[in-house]
Amino acid sequence: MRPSLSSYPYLAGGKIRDLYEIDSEHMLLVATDRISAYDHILSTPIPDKGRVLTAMSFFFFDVLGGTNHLAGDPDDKRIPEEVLGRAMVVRRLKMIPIECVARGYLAGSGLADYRKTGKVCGIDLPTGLVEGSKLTDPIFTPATKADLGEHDLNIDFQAVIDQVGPELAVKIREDTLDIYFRAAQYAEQRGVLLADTKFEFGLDTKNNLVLADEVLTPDSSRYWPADEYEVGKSQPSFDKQFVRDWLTGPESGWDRESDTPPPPLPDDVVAATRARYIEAYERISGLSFADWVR
Ligand code: Q0Z
Repeated sequence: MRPSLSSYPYLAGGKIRDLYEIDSEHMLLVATDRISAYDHILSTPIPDKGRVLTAMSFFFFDVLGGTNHLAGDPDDKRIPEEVLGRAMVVRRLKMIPIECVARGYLAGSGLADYRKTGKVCGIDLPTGLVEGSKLTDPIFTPATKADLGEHDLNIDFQAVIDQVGPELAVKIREDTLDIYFRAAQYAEQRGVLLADTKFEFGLDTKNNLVLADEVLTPDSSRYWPADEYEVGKSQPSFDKQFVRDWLTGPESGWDRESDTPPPPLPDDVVAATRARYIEAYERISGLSFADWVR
């Protein structure tokens, strides 16, 4: 499963997304239906996942306003028919090599770092926090992109300053927290908690700071169903919980600690997961996925 479009030169592949060159100033960012769990790319795709995540990015770019990398509509004529609905035409930027993470709740690597040190990315947190604790104020927890197969490495704010200078460092922190705050408010009104999310920024030719990549998708964010939120325990994932439960349950026959790849997902888990992605989009956006392009 590698480059798949014949129309444009292939630039890069994430595990889940692919990047193509349209021309010197524009790129095509394509979301696939691939899904990851427990650091594996599963062999079974989730139908429509790429389209749902693309719809969510377009939705949030629209409601957030501000400067972003979009350079065309969802049905832009430069999008090949085979990826229509799951591709974005974007401006080619000079990317800032920092994963800009905002956290409103303690989970994932933030929780792990807090348990070890009482801090996350150099930020001292109050004692007594537990898994899922809501933070009094959302925090900016930057990370550097790790090599393929590695986890991103959390860094402190000084390391961001060292990378990009104090002016830009302060600006990306402000923008990250501002966008998180607005998106989290938005989602919460609709019964979904945005525990954390990751943004990537770039600079355009005039050195404007531009919000790039996918935004506020379930792949770049931790979304939790608000009605199941219980502090002090692991929260169910809005999108991936059926997959995780099946993979770690007796049915799959898979040992997460082994080096073996996970087995293919059964049809009912695929269908339930597809429905969760669509539900996430519809709940958060208030739009119908049936109205998304194509
Ligand atoms: C995004 C990535 C993907 C693999 C580079 N507007 C932009 N300008 C320049 N570069 C990027 C963007 Cl979004 C850019 N990535 C992440 C996305 C596949 C890697 F779909 N890398």
